[in-house]
Amino acid sequence: MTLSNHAPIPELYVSHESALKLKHEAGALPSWDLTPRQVCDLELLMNGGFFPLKGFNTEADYDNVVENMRLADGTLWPMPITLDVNEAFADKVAPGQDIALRDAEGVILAIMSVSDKWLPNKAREAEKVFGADDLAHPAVNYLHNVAGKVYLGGPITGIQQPVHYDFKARRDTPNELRTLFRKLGWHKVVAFQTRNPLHRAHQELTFRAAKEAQANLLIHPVVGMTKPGDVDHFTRVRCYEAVIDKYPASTTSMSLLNLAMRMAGPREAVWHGLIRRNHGMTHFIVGRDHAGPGKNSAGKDFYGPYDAQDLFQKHQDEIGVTMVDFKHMVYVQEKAQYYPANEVPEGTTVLDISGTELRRRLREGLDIPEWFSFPEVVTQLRKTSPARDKQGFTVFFTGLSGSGKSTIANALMVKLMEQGGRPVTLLDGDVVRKHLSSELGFSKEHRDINIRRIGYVASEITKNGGIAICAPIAPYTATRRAVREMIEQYGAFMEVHVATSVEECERRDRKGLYKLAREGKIKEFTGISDPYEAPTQAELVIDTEGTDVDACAHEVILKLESMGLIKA
Ligand code: PPS
Repeated sequence: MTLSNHAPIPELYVSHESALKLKHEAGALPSWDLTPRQVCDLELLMNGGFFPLKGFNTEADYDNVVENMRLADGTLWPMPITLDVNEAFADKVAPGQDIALRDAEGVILAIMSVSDKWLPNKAREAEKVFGADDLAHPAVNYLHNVAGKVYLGGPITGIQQPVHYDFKARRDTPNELRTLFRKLGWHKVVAFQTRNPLHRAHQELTFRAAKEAQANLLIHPVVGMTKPGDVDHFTRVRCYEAVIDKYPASTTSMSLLNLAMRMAGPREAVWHGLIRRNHGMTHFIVGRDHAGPGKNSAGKDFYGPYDAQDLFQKHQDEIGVTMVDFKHMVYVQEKAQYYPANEVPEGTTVLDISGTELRRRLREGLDIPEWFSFPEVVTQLRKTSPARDKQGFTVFFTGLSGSGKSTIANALMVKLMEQGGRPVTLLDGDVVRKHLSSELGFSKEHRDINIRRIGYVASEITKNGGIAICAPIAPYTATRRAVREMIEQYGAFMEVHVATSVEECERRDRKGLYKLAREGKIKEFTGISDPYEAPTQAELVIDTEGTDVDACAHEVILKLESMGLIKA
């Protein structure tokens, strides 16, 4: 597809007058409250960022995208853009019907004319799009554990853009960027995609890329959704703003992209290229392990470090953007300068700080050298990541009823209160069921709601610098993982499996519940007539058989110390 980087790109919005009228009419339509990811997708659909898509994928488009990275008409498109909904909503909608799409506040952003409704084969989608049906991949986890069961497809009529209150002046639609490039006379623009703060290696890489392509440079960071555990976008944008003036203003600009990343490595790189083409860019930097999701459940990388470059190269002409490929940049001590890893002069000393090492240094309040980053960036990072013993955290006990969770949790609370410094809140299973979840029973659905409520409260406590101790049964792995992800955005999460066997819990039967469960007087009783999925990757496993409560609580304290969360 040949598009000048100055010509306007088609958008899906209707005129202002029609939008007002449509909005009024749409009030009566069945309406779907978009998830945060869907809001990001919709914004890029409507503003042309996902051109040539005209709406959420139909089944035919989806099938071909999954299998062959192409829409049904053969156009290159590597990523399914689907509207996933729950079964209850899907039952209310039939192909041929219009639905209103609303944001979290209930504002109608668009109307979708539903043409397709189907049950996707998610295992196939995971294998083909992400390379493996492995829950260690964040997008595969999302697919199975967050996304709804049913997909709806069909064209979109855009009514209004999602509203952003943050960094408004830094957000640009594809056409706004195209206009800017036209105004500035920028015919060649190289984009740098990032979900991380900019350090010196990135600056060096982007300088070199612009020079190599003889192009202007657009720092184009993603502020939609990135990998769980990434530095939040507020902090990152403050970091970018702190260093943007280190670039020559006449050749470099910065704009924020509200994309929900999938971390799909090679396919994602191709997708990013198409999105950048739509935003008026002519060149795109693809570095090492582009949009990599980290390790799989066997501890191996999902993709090879340069797979993304290979796939991009293969489709470069169709993407319509030239790749500027880069090797990993490292610092050479003797030369006091950065080099691509494959051009390091022989006999010199290479210095590098990985993302994990950087996080460790921030966590432990250790030095971050100037050769690695800019003091302004480090200052911003330290503000949002104080040393670990100053941050909030959550200790999440899980185990069978009567395993000893509450007793140990209580002892732990008292010990932490004795130490002082941070407020401590105990969210015990029984207490939560009284104050937060009194209307809930013990079906899988209700247990999930219960645990998510606990997770939400714990994440707020953690965000605000407190200590949350949770002690529910929490029998399901996927729900515990969702809670972990909620909390790890703000601080540490320590899962403690109180691994008392069901035989021992039943022998103790402190509340007399096991007897009633055996007699069938309590239904769906965990361990007896309902499942308990034991954690496989808990930070700590406690064996209560033969160890007293004080010693168990002390084990947790020792673990917290070893994680740097409390001072010895
Ligand atoms: S869950 O699965 O995490 O939502 O359960 P939780 O909120 O921790 O609640 C567990 C407490 O409820 C009592 N109880 C039951 N537990 C398990 N299964 C069934 N069917 C059930 N019915 C009532 C029981 O006292 C649990 O408390 P603990 O402290 O775990 O013994």
